[in-house]
Amino acid sequence: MALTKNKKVLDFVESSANLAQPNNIVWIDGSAAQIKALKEEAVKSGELIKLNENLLPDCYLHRTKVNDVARVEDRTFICTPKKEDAGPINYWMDPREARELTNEIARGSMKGRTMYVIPYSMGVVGSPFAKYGIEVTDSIYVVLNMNIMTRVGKKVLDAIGKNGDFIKGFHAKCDVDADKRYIMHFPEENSIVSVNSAYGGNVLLGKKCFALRIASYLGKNEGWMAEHMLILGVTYPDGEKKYVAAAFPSACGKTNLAMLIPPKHYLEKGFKIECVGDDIAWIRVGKDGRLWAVNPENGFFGVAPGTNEHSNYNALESTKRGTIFTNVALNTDNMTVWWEGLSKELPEHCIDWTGKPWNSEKFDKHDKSTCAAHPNSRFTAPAENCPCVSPDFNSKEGVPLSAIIFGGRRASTTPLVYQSRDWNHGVFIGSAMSSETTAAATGATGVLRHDPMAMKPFAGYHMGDYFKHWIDMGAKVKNPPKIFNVNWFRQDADGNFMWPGFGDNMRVLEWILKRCGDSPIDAEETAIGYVPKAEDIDISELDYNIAEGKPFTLDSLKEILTVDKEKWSKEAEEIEAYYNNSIKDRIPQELWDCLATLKANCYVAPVAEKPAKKAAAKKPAAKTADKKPAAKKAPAKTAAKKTTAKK
Ligand code: GTP
Ligand code: SPV
Ligand code: MN
Repeated sequence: MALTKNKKVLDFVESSANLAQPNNIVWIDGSAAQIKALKEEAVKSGELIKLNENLLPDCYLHRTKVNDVARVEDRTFICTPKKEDAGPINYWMDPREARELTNEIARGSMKGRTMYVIPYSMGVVGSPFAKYGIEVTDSIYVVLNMNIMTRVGKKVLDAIGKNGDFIKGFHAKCDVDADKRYIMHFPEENSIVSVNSAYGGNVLLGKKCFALRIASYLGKNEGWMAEHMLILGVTYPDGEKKYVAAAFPSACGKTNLAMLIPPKHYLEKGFKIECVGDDIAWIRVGKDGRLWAVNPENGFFGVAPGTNEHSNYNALESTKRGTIFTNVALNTDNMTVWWEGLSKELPEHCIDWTGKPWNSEKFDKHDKSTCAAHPNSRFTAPAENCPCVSPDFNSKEGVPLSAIIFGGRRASTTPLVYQSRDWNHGVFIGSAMSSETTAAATGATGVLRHDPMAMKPFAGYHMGDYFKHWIDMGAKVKNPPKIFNVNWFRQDADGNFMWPGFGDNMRVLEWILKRCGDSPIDAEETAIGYVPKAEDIDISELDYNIAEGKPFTLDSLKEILTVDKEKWSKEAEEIEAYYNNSIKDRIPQELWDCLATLKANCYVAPVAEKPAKKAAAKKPAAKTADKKPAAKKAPAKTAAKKTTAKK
């Protein structure tokens, strides 16, 4: 029975049913009894496997089809009437064509099945920042995941009310045919359509589709931001709290940073990290002239491989009850789960993510085809399970940001941490981000590609306009967060990570926050921005051994803080090519100016001119801008303008 009198909701449900022709329609009211019944039904049909009730109470395993294990970027479309509004790096389809195509695919696809109607909220129901959605789906897996990842049920319909608006989401599994898989976004119609997938980001429509692609479009028009960012709180020994948001591309460390456990001596001093969010931040201008962030989600859809009690104790704890695992391995000795990196010992009897017995003797960690769990296998865990979930998790106003951090997987070039000279330069750093691709999306992994603000797959409009929106947001706030870039993934010649990462990232966070106070700690001004003086990053009690027992010393730190001008000169050329060839137009002048400054700062004099250039090279960062060649599109006049810090 319909749970609302809202005509728009009823019309959407009716038209979806007319298209997909399900046998019956079930409204998800969010009650424990209904969710329990759905789990039982899914276990009966084999869609879920019940795990050991004593060891993993109320936990289930789900396996997807082997052709359906990650987001599909090349089948994800932004359907704006004008192609140029989707921009050059989004896949675009004409909205009418997209509707016709997906209607054709979805027509009659739920015959003999049930269509579930999920009313859900992104954000705390009733909060001024919350936005509501209705997802219809023929997948119980989707219902149960949405019930963890968002706030679901009758209370959402009550909040939408009789006339309220919502985002329409239509999902049909169809035949899970990869050749007919489409994830369509209609930003101007507040609508999403997803067909022929039953995996994560493709089908949990509240997550990437709504809370990033549609929301980024709404944010541009309404003056706020939807970002692919974790949010964490640092509590100091004296009780003071500061908040940070960080954008890293998919599978580049957001969940891990959001829940990190500081090194022992930090804990002993009284430092604490609390998690507000691990994937998405909605950011607004607060009355106090600062930026405030909320996490619109209610759970974690986290990467399983690599998660263990040392690397991410809090994430692992979060998965101990009420969790759905997707594409991990099943340990048949005790009906628990396993994945690469969970433990050193391999399980004796285990079924791999495809449902076949796993041969541990053939296991080679460098060969993904021998893995028991899929590299993009995931857990869907309620945020309330997390031992370090922030008391501000359900705050209606969110938390004020002291810092914004960008970062990616970079084997070389990018130092452990550096700070932008000001907001606009920070936007430039975000716009210029590159990172090696991961298993979170289909396609090759380990390929370096541009991923501005970790939003390449998620910005719902033109990337150039998105950069401009960032610039505009900075101009709106009196006290914008300081902007930083980190790289946990520098590698030595043998391919070993040069920084221990994980909990030890606390050491970098501490420095970052020391740069944000009223009397910031000193830093070195370099060609790319401010880099820490090595002595200012606490490396005490760091027993990390790089390869062959080489201890981590001040020199090791200095090495990963190095800014190599030659490499950065190439990087600048690379950024310029990206701007010119990929984003093409609509790049704000402020970013061209920053590029010109970077090029100028990294200019290495030809040998013959050595004596003349030597003095200039010594000059700090921005000041040298007017003496060196400007970036291609930046008029010399503006390129020469000195970047000044926002007061
Ligand atoms: P999405 O959920 O896809 O958005 O990913 P995410 O950004 O939340 O990434 P996550 O924290 O799940 O980490 C992804 C992978 O990176 C895991 O295999 C981690 O073990 C690894 N990782 C995370 N942090 C670090 C780090 O500091 N150093 C190293 N070397 N690896 C890390
Ligand atoms: C990501 O890929 O960034 C994820 C997983 O967080 S998914 O929800 O599949 O997009
Ligand atoms: Mn993500």
